[in-house]
Parts: sequence; structure tokens; C-alpha cells
Amino acid sequence: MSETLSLHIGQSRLELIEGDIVTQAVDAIVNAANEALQQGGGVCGAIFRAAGVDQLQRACNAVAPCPTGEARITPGFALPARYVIHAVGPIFNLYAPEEADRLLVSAYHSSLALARQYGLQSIAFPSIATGIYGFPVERAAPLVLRALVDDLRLHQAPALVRMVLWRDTFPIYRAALKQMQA
Ligand code: AR6
Repeated sequence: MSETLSLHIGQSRLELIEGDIVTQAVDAIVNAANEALQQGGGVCGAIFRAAGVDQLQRACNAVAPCPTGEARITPGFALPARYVIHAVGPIFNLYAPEEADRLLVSAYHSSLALARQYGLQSIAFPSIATGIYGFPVERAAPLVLRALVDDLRLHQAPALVRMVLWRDTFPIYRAALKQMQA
């Protein structure tokens, strides 16, 4: 059994788990997308394959493009999740580091705002931008956890925010959470 870390923030819960986001039975999973909302590699490729490539791509085309730092929503089709929220993180090398930080945090806030707009109770995020887009995960983890906690404190929704982390990134997010609680 893999470990689940959990933090209560008012009425909401922030969870960290190690796993595969496509299997998550939540109201929405977040895709680490590109601005054109085209099927790519990494977690994006896995989400498209599990949802059904043709139907998810058609739905993405209808709401594309999505500027960096923003998010768009489509149905989840064959996924256990009802919706996919496509959030675009920054390509780390294209920006000054502080601007990349701002855009990364913005991708998370935009996703949460969409979830609230649709009345969703649960949302699962991958570690946006820390794969192909090259955002250092050690830099992202504390920033992202702080942004999620602040957002939940302010809005008290959705009820569940789960970070679903691939093997490589889980220990780094776990350490960042422990550091934040210290
Ligand atoms: N579940 C959870 N996390 C995963 C999974 C999974 N099934 N698969 C990979 N990860 P990346 P980015 C982790 O590269 O950096 C695509 O082509 C992975 O280990 O998927 O935002 C898009 O279309 C890493 O920690 O996304 C864009 O063009 C994290 O997910 C571009 O890549 C994100 O890595 C976006 O790059």
C-alpha cells in the first residue's frame, strides 16, 4: 500500500499520493497540457489514451488555445473522472525564474477556479511542468503546496484536492509538505 499524506484546511482536505492520475475517480483530473491543447507525451499522453484520443482531441480543439498559466475544461469521456481540466504550466527555460513561478502557480489557481465554477467537489493534479517542460521539481513542490493551501484557505472548496505524484516526484513533495508543517 502506498502512503497517503493528508492536510485539513477548514472544510477541505489536501492529499498527496503516489500513483497514476488516469485511474483517479474524482470529479476532475488535471492534465499537464500545452497551449495548443494537442495530445503530447508524459501524463498528457496517458490521459488522452485513457479518455479516448479522438473524442478528447475534438473537445480540446473546441476550447483551444490555452495560454500558459490558464486552464480549460472538457469532459473526461472514458476516464473515471467526469472532467479533464487542461492546465498549461511554463516551459521553464523560456522565462525568468520568478515569472516561471508565477505562471506555474497561476496554472493551479486557474484549475481550482474552474473546478469551483463547475461546482466540483474533488480534483486531482499531477506535478504540472516538472517533466517535459523542465521546471525543477525541488523548486515547484514548496511553491505549489503553498499555493494550494492558500487557495483552499481562501475559498474553502473544492472539498478534496489530491496531488497524484509519479514515483520520481512523490518524495520531493512529501519532504516539502513536512517542511511546511514544521
Ligand atoms: N500520473 C501522474 N503523474 C505522471 C503520470 C501519470 N500517469 N505520467 C507522468 N507523470 P509531463 P509537463 C508525471 O512531462 O512537464 C506533454 O507533451 C511526470 O513524472 O507530463 O507539464 C504536454 O502535451 C512529471 O513529474 O508534463 C505538453 O506538451 C509530471 O507528471 C508537455 O508535455 C509532469 O510531466 C507538458 O510538460
